[in-house]
Amino acid sequence: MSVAVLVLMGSHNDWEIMQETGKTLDALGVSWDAHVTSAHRSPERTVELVRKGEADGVRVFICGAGMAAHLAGVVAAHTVRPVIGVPLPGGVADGLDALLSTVQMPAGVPVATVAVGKSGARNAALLATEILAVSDSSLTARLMALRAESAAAIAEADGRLTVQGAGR
Ligand code: RP5
Repeated sequence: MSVAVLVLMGSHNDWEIMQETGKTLDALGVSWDAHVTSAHRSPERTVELVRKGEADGVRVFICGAGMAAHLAGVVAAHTVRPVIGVPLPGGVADGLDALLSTVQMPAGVPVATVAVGKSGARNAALLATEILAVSDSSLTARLMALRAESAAAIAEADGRLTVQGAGR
């Protein structure tokens, strides 16, 4: 099946966070699929998934991994399609290790790295959609609607705030 975004993660344990990527893509109407594959534990399978994804028309890859997080870098080494890396918490530095492993790519093989954890998982979906929206105005409209909803939620939250002595 042809999907626009392929989500890969290094362990089934990563799904609790990476499902936020799927939920956000669903909310934006972007087609996606997800697989567990590891740069270390299943390197050949990882390359096969990238090759098959490219052949099937995947436009953007999103890779979530924790600890020595090399999945996004290995995927980026095998494609010139955009790769977004989501560093995941856990490990000795609770995500800082994965952040540095994901972001510190050598010149020539970029990985667009987002924040550690759930915020990053959501932002990865938004960034992928922004990339797709360059050639799809309906996606631009959906992204702008989501930004408007987000701004309205902040104003609503401010309205619920009760601050003693603020004089308002
Ligand atoms: C990474 O190692 C995975 O992405 C995961 O975040 C971490 C630990 O994997 P498990 O031992 O929980 O399977 O490759």
